[in-house]
Amino acid sequence: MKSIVVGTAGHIDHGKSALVLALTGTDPDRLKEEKARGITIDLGFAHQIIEDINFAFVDVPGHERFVKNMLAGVGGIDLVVLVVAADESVMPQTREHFAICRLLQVPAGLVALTKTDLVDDDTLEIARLEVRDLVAGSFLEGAPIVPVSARTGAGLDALRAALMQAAVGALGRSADAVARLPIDRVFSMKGFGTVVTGTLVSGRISTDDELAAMPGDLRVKVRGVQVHGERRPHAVAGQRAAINLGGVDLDALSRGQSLVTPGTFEETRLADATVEVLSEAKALKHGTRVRFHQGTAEVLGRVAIVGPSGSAIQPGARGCIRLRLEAAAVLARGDRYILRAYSPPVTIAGGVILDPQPPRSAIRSAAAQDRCARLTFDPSSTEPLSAQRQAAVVMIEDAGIHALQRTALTTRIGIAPQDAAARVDDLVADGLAVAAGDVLVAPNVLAGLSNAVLDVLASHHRSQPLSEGIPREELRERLFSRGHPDAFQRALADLAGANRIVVRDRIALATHRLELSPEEERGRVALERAYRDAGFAPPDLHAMAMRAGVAPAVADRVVKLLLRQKILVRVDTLVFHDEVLNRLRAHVAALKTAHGAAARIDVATFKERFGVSRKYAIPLLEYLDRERLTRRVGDSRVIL
Ligand SMILES: Nc1nc2c(ncn2[C@@H]2O[C@H](COP(=O)(O)OP(=O)(O)OP(=O)(O)O)[C@@H](O)[C@H]2O)c(=O)[nH]1
Ligand SMILES: [Mg+2]
Repeated sequence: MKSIVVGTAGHIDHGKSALVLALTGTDPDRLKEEKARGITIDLGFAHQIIEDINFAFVDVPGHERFVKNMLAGVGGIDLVVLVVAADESVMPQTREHFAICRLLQVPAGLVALTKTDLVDDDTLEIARLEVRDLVAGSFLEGAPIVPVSARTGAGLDALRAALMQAAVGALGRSADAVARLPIDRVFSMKGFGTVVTGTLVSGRISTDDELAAMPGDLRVKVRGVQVHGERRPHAVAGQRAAINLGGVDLDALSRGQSLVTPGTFEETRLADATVEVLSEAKALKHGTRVRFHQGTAEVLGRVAIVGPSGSAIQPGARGCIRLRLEAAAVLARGDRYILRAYSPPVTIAGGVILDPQPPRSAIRSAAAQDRCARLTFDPSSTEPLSAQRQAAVVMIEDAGIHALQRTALTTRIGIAPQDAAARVDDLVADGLAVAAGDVLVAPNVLAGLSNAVLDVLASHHRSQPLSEGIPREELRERLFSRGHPDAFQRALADLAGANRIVVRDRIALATHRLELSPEEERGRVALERAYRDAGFAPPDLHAMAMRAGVAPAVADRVVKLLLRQKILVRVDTLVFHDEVLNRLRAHVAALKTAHGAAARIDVATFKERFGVSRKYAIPLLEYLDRERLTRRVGDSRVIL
């Protein structure tokens, strides 16, 4: 069965609650104080099946002091019934509620001219004309204006017919998207525990689901679901639902929080948005403190105007703003919101969230304005793929070398997690992004990085021709210390794949050859031989250079090269030729073969066998220990 959430709107005492009662048989005013004062204070709920559509009514208060509660009610509605009493006609909260519905882009609606039993035909006609004037050029232009009386029942059938008509055309909500239910009531029921209610604006909630209550990121478990007073296995988008929760105290939850699929939203205190300032409001100035209303939440914050000349947005005009909130909110791209003045709290503006986690970059620039324009889309229907794609490109650019986490496609753009991989593939296929591990990088960022790698390697090879390249971490530190390691890895892999660089212990240009000068080449040959000949007792570098007849500076460079090539090996402060160490290893292995488990070696026999002093014997024996060829036991060593 199709489910439609209908909100009332209109000035105090114009007959909203009486109309809901007449249509559904349920009095939405449930509080003692409401009954005593004869006014609605907080949201009221009722439902009624008309033909094959389930209408859930959210009845709002008209009193100007309770607009805050009204705002918590209209967030998820599909359809508004603007209630205007024929005897009073259009009044201040008629205008304010209507403006709120228009700014929130409530998709459809109609007007009920109530209390017709109190007026004559001329008065009714005047009210009708004033209503037409009010809604001209808006989503309600041309919508039915139905005269009714809750007292006599006149016009109620026509109103039901008009509701049916409007409901048929009302937009369906996606049950495939992530679950999101802004909480409007929290209470405890005997035998059940904590229950929350709200309109499920997207996704589905089933018994046994694990959800997060945010802000706060409390994990809760769904014990039971009710839709319109009946127990159900699940509730789907577009339905009002009561959710019985386990694992959470009543005090931990309140109106303004949302139940969401865990991991799909991030709390935020910053958001970029489009804004439209009401023509009857004052100009919206940079720095204005406002009350930000979204879903069922109200958060204080300040407005910053995006753009180079951003000091104010004039009444009736539109622009881009950055909202700086004083407390965390749970926002998604495409969310509609309302701004009210801090004091007195009157509605001044509203708009659409473009980016719920914008970078903390400067906003008073033409570039920032351009960025906002690129993020803007027509929110009157489901966001088109092309707009989501453009948003992804902007956010990948924003991220620069930090790169964009793939999960941001969901948390920042609202792409369903199950669709994210396919969207990434499309972006990559069209050359708009490069996928590297968990992140997405702008192709030009990666190209810049690749060029920088090539430049740095080229200059390194020029200045140190005997170096075999730059160690990977050193290169990353130098070029990309603040960038995402996956992006760096991807740049190296691409360059290596294109045979531009060689990645070993060190990274070098593929064209790099060790070019030794004739003097260095002579030094290399002489030193290598000298180390081989020195066997187990090599002198220090200086003496070795003398012995080989090589100038100290040349010897220094050449020995470094031989060490990197592992032709020479450092053992503590000594340097041995690799072949010498191989001989040592072979000797130890032979001892093992000859003596088996009884094979032992100690410092004295080692000194004697290899004709070396303690100075060499000790480091070499410790070297064997480190190589796990021997193990020290007391003064002797077991051969392993
Ligand atoms: N004569 C007449 N009185 C009506 C009609 N509808 C409502 N009333 C009366 O008008 C008064 C206000 O009606 P409500 O339904 O409480 O008005 P409301 O718009 O819900 O008011 P708030 O919720 O406080 O904004 C009540 O005394 C109703 O009995 C109607 O069609 N005819
Ligand atoms: Mg009421």
